[in-house]
Amino acid sequence: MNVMIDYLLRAENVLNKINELASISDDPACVTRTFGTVAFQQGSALIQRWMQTAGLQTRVDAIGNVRGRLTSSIAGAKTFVIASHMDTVVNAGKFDGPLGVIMGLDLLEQLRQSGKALPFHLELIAFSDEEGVRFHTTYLGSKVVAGSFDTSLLAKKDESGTALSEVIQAIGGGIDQLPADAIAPDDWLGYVEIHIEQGPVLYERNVPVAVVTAIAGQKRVEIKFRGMAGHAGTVPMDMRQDALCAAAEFILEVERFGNATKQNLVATVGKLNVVNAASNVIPGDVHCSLDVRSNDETVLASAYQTLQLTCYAIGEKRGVPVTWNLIQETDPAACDILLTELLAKSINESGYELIDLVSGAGHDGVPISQVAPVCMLFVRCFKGISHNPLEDVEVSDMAATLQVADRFINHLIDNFLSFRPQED
Ligand code: HGY
Ligand code: MN
Ligand code: MN
Repeated sequence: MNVMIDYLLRAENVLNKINELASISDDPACVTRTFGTVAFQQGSALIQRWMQTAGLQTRVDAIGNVRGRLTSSIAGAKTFVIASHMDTVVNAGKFDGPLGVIMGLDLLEQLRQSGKALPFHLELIAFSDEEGVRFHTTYLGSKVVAGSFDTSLLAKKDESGTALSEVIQAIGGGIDQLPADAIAPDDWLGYVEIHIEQGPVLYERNVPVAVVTAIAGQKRVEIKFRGMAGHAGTVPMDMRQDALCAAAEFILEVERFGNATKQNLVATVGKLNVVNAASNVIPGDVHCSLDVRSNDETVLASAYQTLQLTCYAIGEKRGVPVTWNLIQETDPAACDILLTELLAKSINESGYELIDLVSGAGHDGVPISQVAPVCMLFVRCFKGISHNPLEDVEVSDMAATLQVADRFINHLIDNFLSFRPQED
C-alpha cells in the first residue's frame, strides 16, 4: 500500500508544477502560452530550471525545445525520448502538453536518484510549438528533432506580421543550427509521450490510463472569401456578394458533411475573421480556418477534396471567389507494436483494465514516427474536456500513470536489447 502513497506524493508534486507553469500566461485572465512570446520564454526557463534541479544535462535548442538528458556510459548508446509540448492553445487547460513534460521530469528524476545504469540515453523534451497557434502550422519543435523541419516555414508570418524566423532569433534560437538539433535516425531507440486523452472514453469507462494504437492524420486550411463590401442600407439583397454569408453557408456544409460521413472523420471551422467588420457594411472579405481529421488516409483525402469542391461551388453560386490554402497536412501515424505491448504489459502489471484508443488529437509523436518507434500513454481527464479551462486530471490518475510509466521505463532498461532497431 505504501507504494501507492509514494506515487500519490509524486503526483501531488507533478500537480504543483503544473499549477505553477499554468500561472505563466500571455493573458492574465486565462492560460495561453504560444510560441516565442514573453510568457512562453518564462515558462521555458522554469522548465529548464526544473530539469537542472532534477540533475539532467539541459539545453534549449535552436527552435526553443527545452531538452534534458540522462546519459549512458555505453559507447554508441542510442537515445530514448520522453516528451510532450509546453505551448498551449488560447484560453487553454493546464494539462494538455505540460502533463507529459512534468511527468517525464518526475520519471527521469526518480531514475537518476535510483542510480540505475542506463544502456541508452534518456532525453526529456519540452517541445516548443505543437499546437501551431501562432503560425498555424503544428509540430515545429518535434519536426526539428525528427529532422523534417521545412525551412520554407521560416518566412511564415503571424497575425502581427512577424516572421517565424524573427521569433526564432528573438528567443535566442538559430536558423543555421536547426539541422544539427535533429536526433539522427540511427541514434533513436524510441519515443513515449504521456498525454491526456482529450476524449470521453476513459472517463466513461472509469479507467485511469490507455494505450494509443494510432494518431489521426490532419489537414489544416486557410480559406478566404472575397465578396464585395457595400452599404448595408442601400445595396438590395439580390445584388450582394456577401462574403460572410458565403462563409456561413460553407461552415454549415462542413458540419453537415462531417455528420453525414459515418466513417471516422471530424471537420471543424475554429477561426472566422470578418475583415474591416462593421455593422453597417456588407462583409467584403472573410477568412476562416478548416481542420479535417481521420485515422484513415483515404477517408481524409476524399473528405478534403469534397469540402474543397463544395467551397468553390458556394463561392461560384454567390459571386464570391474563394482562395483555398492548404497550410499543414500530416498522415495518420501508427504507434509501434513492441513499445505499445510493453506499455500494455505495464498497465496489466499495475492492475488496471487495458484499453486501446486511436487519438483524434494530433501529437508530437506524428513527425517522430517518421524516424523512430513511438508509443503513447493516455491519461483520463474530466469528461474528456480539453482545449478548455475546465480541463482537469485526478491526482490518483496521475499516480496510476506514474506507476505504469515507471514500470514501462524499467522494463525498457532491463530488456532494451529486444527494442533496438535491427543493426544494419
Ligand atoms: O490540434 C490538435 O490535435 C492538438 O491539440 N495539437
Ligand atoms: Mn497536446
Ligand atoms: Mn492541444
